[in-house]
Amino acid sequence: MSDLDVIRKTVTKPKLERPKLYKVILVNDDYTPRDFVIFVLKAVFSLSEETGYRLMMTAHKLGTCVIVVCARDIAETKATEATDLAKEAGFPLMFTTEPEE
Ligand code: TYC
Repeated sequence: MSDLDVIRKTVTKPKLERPKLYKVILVNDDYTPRDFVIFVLKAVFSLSEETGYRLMMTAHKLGTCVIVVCARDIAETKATEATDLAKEAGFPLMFTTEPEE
């Protein structure tokens, strides 16, 4: 074994952990109009009318729906932006984030 091989075997590579991904979750409520939910999904998450409608109806029927999975800072920014947009319009619409398993 050469000196170089010894050095290669001795130097340990720092293990870079893959950053955790976060889900942005749409939460159902009894007050926000369906059309407004779709408007927010289109404006903040760049979704089409069809996808917005489908995800809104999933949250409406099941209680929650995952909208997107992405890096933590992006997930938190989008969730805040979407929730604030609804608050400004006087609706209790909520988006939350949680780490993916
Ligand atoms: N449940 C609301 C209604 O019937 C619509 C709605 C859907 C609100 C999804 C929030 O995340 C939501 N007007």
